[in-house]
Amino acid sequence: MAEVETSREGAVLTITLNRPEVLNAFNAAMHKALAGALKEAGDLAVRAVVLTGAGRGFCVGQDLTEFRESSGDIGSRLRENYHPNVLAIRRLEKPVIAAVNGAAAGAGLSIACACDIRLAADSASFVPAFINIGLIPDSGGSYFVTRLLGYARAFEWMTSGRKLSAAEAHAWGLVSEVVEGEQLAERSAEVAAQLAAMPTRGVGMTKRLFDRAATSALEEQLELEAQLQTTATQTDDFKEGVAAFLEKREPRFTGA
Ligand code: T3D
Repeated sequence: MAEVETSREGAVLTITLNRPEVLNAFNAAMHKALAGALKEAGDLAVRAVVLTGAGRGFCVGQDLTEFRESSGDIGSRLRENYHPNVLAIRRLEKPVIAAVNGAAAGAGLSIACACDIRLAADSASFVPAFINIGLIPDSGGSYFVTRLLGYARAFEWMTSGRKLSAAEAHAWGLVSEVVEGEQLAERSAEVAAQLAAMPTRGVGMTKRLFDRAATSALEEQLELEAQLQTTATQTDDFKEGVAAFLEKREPRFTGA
């Protein structure tokens, strides 16, 4: 059984974490398989990605059975296994939707927060599990959660270890939408298909801009906007968008 499965529907790639018996906790094989799937997501024919979990969990972070003997060199494991996949999600210049079907805990929560959009099943939960075992947020958890929620709420939550329901996560703006469990796959596919039909280069460059905005000075951000807008005007989708507007018809974007 593959630790990660991929499937394609048109321009949408769905990546499914697949260790359901442990709520898709990460082991070495799952890290490697996720890296492979994220590489596949770089294919130009893929214009949106859905990341979800098999069974009743999304992903509960590190497989804690690997800590039974000793924690080992955790810093090296983070650098070698978690960081490349978090960076791969952010560097993909296309939208990545986390379809959070169940518990997202520890590094699984960080991965969900590294995605561009989160949709949740009503049964999903969000657990900053690190602190419950004496650890600190890793795999980008401290970076993404503070940006998504603001310092005060992020600090209170991440140091409490409190499980957040899907409804609470929605009220906090952590997830965009909550749907009934059995409708999550269909709704995620629908949102992904809508995004995949947009000008992909423009969507991707918007993602790059937003990432840089977190740390840029205004002058730097204005300059990056000018550079990327120059690139955007060279795309086929820009030509098509303007032509469609002038001809009073719906645009047909190709992602080129
Ligand atoms: O080492 C490194 O590389 C560094 C990276 C560290 C980053 C981290 O992610 S640290 C945080 C690790 N994650 C956790 O601490 C989460 C632990 N899990 C939980 O707190 C609970 O499972 C949940 C609140 C998420 C869900 O609770 P519930 O009641 O819905 O499910 P459950 O019964 O606890 O879990 C179902 C099964 O999955 C169960 O196995 P069993 O009893 O049916 O055989 C449980 O042991 C297993 N499971 C859940 N989480 C993990 C796990 N097995 C291994 N590792 C887990 N993280």
